[in-house]
Amino acid sequence: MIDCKHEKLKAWVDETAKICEPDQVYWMDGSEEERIRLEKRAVARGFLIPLDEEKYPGCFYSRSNPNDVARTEHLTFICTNNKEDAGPTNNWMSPKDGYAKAQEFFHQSMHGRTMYVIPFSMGPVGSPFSKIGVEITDSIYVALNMRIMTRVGKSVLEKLGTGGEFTKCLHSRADVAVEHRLILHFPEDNTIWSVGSAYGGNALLGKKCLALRIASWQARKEGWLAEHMLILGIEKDGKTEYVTAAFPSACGKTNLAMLIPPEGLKHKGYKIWTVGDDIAWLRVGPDGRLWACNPEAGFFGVAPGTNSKTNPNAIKTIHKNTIFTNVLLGDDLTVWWEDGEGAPPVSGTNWQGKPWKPGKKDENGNPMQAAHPNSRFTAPAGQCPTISPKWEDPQGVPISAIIFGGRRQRLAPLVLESLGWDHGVYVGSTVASERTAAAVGKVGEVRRDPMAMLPFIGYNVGDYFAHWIEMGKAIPKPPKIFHVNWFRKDEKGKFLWPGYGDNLRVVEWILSRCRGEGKADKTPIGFVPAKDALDLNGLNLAPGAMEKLLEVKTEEWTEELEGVKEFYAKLGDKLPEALSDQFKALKERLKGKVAA
Ligand code: SAT
Ligand code: MN
Repeated sequence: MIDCKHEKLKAWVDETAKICEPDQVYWMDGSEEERIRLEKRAVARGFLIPLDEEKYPGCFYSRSNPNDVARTEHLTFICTNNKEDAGPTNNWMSPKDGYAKAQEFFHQSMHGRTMYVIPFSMGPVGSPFSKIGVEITDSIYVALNMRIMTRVGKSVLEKLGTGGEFTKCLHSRADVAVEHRLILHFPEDNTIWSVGSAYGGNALLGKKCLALRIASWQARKEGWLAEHMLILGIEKDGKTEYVTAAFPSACGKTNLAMLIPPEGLKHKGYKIWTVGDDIAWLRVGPDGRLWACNPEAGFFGVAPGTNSKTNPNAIKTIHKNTIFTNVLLGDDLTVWWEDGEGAPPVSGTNWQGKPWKPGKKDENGNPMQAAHPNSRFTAPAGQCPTISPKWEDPQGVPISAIIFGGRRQRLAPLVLESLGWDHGVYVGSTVASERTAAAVGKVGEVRRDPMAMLPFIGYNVGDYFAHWIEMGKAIPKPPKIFHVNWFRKDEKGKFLWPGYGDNLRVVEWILSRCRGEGKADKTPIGFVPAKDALDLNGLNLAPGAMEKLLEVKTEEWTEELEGVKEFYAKLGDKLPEALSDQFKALKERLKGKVAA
């Protein structure tokens, strides 16, 4: 039995047990012996199915309730005393109402179950970047996923000592009914309550709930940034430069974080290092640069579309010790998904638990889905072949460029360099993207997703923008800020850019700009690569594709201003002056009144 010397933590666990009434309370120690024991228990109770031990050693299959396959943003709330502190982009509830409502659902929710107490650290234990949380959950699936996604157990409790600060994270799957589902954040109490869902983003409380929503609130108070960003190292001639990149969920962060240099650039000898694929915590370093740390310890990646062409490093990462959720389970105990690796199994059971065969049609005559579009793998980051030697460095890594991106069929050029920090913040604040399957909602619809953080900013978005502007003043040597769009299409709806490994060509130009080298043309919206500035060696683009990819259409951008205006209007007087100034200046540049 693990020995907890933290009286407040013990009292909270006791108090919670009184509400949820579990059969037993179990404190996780993080040991290997524990992993094996819990996996066996999860299998015995039907929560996990072991995969073929030879092909997938240490891997398990899990299927969730079909109503519980993505984040439910409409049931996610920021609970602050003052409604304005949640702002126009969050759902709000008063803490009093939040606790009262959720308490009903937590009441006796753990009958017949074990309550797992999981001390975890976001970031390497003891790093100046790191924050400690304790998750209480009745889901063994969550407990096992948390062991992969965070650092859990004894070392964390030791670090916490007798009185250390921690985020109280309470979770119960309860009856996994949408009517009984709430994901509540109480930033003033450093507390998260999530009930009625076992889906990753709703239930692995260290991830979006702590590392983004609660952390963004803390970061504002403490003078740092918590962002929805991958961290990537690019090594050439023995020197490694790092970038962070923010994209909405399911827009290729994991792929970019693990990219393989394209054939045509091989002669340059690039080595790519993965530091993180989803979340970055950023602080000003002693050298005046911005430094980044990945608070997570694993990857919770989208399965469909992952194969050894799109992301060979991910395929190598997930062949052992991985939990697959809502993909296809082959009768031969392998897994598969749409655009997956190799041929599908000859028969299996799909994510809904229905018998499946290649070519099988559903009741409407459409091909029957094998995997849910938001099906996921949970894999230890250390298994990634390109994992950076610095991924657990307590000091983090120094950042040369911040890249924002969205999924836009038109408008946004392949790459754009902002005119400076404040303009970069403007660019980030106006990111728009077509919806993906990562959250419940209409796929394809364009929505504003500032800094790819729309569902994750834990406070008023106007204050968040103001904090970004302030950070610019606090970083003596700030990174340059860029915007990319891998998803631009031609008139026939075909992607103009191949994406994946070829994105290194764009990152290469970005880094050259950071060194003051790459050639660029100034447009009203920022700098784009000059003709021939991108190395396209070995790439066969359709004739005219590059021109289309870099095209900046003044009329379209002027039209876009209307959408920005509408979004900014929602911020009322919280809109920082620096951003309204940027808006006006851009408008003037688009009219051609001022030199670009
Ligand atoms: O489910 S998660 O929120 O963790 C993944 C994502 O949507 O980015
Ligand atoms: Mn994400």
